[in-house]
Amino acid sequence: MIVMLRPILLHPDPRLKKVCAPVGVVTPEIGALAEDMLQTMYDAPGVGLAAPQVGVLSRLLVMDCVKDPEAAPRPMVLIDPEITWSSEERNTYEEGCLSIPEHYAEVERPARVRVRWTGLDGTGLEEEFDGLWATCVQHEIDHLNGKLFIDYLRPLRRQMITRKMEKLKRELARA
Ligand code: K1U
Ligand code: ZN
Repeated sequence: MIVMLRPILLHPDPRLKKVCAPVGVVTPEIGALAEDMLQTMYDAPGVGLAAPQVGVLSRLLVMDCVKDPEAAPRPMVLIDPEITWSSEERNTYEEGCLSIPEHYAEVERPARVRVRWTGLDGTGLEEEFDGLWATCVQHEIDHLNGKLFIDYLRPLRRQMITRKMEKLKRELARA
């Protein structure tokens, strides 16, 4: 199988603001997209990636939050993910985003979530996540709903980041 690195869209981009459509039936094309996204995520490097970040407006995300280089990787592909339970307890994490490089901010979210999704073989799966896994899966599901981590920030901070990203994109377009 040929795996392709896909370009990651940079904020602001209208495709990053869209609510994505369910995948439904898992086709070989979806399998190929998931493989491309995993390689793109590891190459970036990142711990998660959602399909709209590579310009595909479908409800698919990949993640691997194993940060210890000595530990075995755990690549995960979640199709049509749904949060079925969130803890009352909250956790704050300094988040980043591959679509908003070099900008980081503290975001508060439920500390633990249960997520139901379809796997690459079409079977239904459900698991509880905590720690970075919980933060990451919520960040990625937000992407599927057109929401970015900067949408949790005060408007002034969000505008500053957006202006800096517009400048970066203008510079990249000139280069
Ligand atoms: O969705 C994305 O843009 C990926 C993003 C996911 C994420 C990061 C932090 C908290 C929640 C969700 C990233 O992976 S940013 C890069 C990053 O966090 C990282 C990069 C290398 C090693 C470890 C982490
Ligand atoms: Zn992101």
